[in-house]
Amino acid sequence: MTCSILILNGPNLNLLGTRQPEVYGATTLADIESLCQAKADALGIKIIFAQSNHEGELVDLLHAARGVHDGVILNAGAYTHTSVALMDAISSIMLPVVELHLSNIHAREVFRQKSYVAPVAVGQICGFGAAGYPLALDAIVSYIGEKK
Ligand code: CA2
Repeated sequence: MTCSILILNGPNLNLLGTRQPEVYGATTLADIESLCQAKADALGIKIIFAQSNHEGELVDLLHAARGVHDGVILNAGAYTHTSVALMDAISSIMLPVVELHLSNIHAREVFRQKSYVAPVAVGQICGFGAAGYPLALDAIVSYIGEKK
């Protein structure tokens, strides 16, 4: 069976490339989806790319991933730093989740250095901008392969 990965993006990431390029780069979310698709083709896997500004919808998408996808790459945006609901959803789905951020959250404001996702993720990639997405695909495919 072909490996399938859900790439889930949280609030405001739909604005990428339109504002604050000095922090988040000039790449749009559509550009990132193309990067991910090219990487998925090279790896021979399937991806579904999604974005929501709503915490409950992100929870619903995580629940729906169970039995459909083999793993999740999650850039939860600002909900990373606030959402016990997302942390509980990740714990409940029994799927490997790689936490991803464009920026290095550990080198930014103190409130961004706390992640509710990190304790329930298999690992974290941050600080590499859009290039972090294909890196995260490599990481999750390798993690899933080693678990099999
Ligand atoms: O570095 C990341 O990927 C973040 O998840 C991005 C979030 C931020 O709250 C996290 O602390 C780190 C913010 C995404 C907002 O993206 C924007 C893009 C363009 C203009 C404004 C916001």
